[in-house]
Amino acid sequence: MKMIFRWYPEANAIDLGYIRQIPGVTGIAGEISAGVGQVWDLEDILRLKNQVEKYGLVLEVIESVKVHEDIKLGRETRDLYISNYIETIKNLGRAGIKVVCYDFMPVFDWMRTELERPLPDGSAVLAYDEEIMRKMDPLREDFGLCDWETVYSREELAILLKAYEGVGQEGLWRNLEYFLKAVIPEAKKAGVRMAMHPDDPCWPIFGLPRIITCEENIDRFLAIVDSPYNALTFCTGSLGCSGANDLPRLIKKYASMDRIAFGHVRNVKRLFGGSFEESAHYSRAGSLDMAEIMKAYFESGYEGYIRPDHGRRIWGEKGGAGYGLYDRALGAMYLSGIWEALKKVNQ
Ligand code: DNO
Repeated sequence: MKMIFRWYPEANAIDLGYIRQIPGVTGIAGEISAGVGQVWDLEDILRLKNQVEKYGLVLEVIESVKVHEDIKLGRETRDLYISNYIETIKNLGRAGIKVVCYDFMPVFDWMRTELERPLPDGSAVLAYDEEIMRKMDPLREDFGLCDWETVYSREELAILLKAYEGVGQEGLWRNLEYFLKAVIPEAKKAGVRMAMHPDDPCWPIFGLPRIITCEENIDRFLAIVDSPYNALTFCTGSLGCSGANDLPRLIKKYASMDRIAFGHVRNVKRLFGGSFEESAHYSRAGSLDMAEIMKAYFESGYEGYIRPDHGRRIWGEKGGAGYGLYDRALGAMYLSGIWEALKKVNQ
């Protein structure tokens, strides 16, 4: 298992030198802020790689290369965006990147209804309330969560939401198939494993289809192109929003098939009726048994990448929702601690 840490290259980015100080963390999952659908230049990728390597860290995982909506919608322009996507993957392969995390969620990536819910201990977490969600309308003036409104104008959003009405779940599957059949053979040639991130939360939102949600659908996804290059970013927090997903069993199943290229490991606390809040990584803080999750990786002989996921806001830290330094560093240490214990007792 290789422990890595997600890092955003923005101006107020977390100091890479601090990340290096987290014991056990050997690399980062990085990205380049190119527009969605654009080809990533090899020089830009190499610049990022050099920047990371100066701190004794490695850059072998990219999170993420976003898929243009025209591809998910199956619009005529998709071929252009797919060919740009393939160029990006080729450039990433040339730079020694081994894994690309991406997702196929229409319009919105992870979705929450609150970005800073205070917990009794004074920390704050991302939270999702099903009641609030049902009343939320992305086209209303006061919809302003998660930065998504800065990605699209309200007009663009209206057009996109309308366009998805004609696509539905099966249409999205067809468009995913078209994308995978074009991209995976090229990714294989480039030596890059494509690692699909599940939908977060793992059910449809705002009437938009979502398909990477459960075992049956993950099986269907993996069967579209049966290759280790068509793999998963197994995210316990996303799939764990639903108690129906038996995470340790699924990790064992997919890791033993060599279809997990990247693990996002975090806890989540399921609340009543589909609501949930994020929690510390610590098992007792949420609904997931983190020791069982790490054990599933361990027993499968997993040698891929793992990173801690969203952290709480603690110790007065400011910065990107879920992606501060402190709580994610605690998460990395906790997971590494479990791993060390597993190694010891299995010697
Ligand atoms: C959330 C992340 C996701 C992930 C994308 C991949 O915190 O795990 O945003 O990076 O879905 O495209």
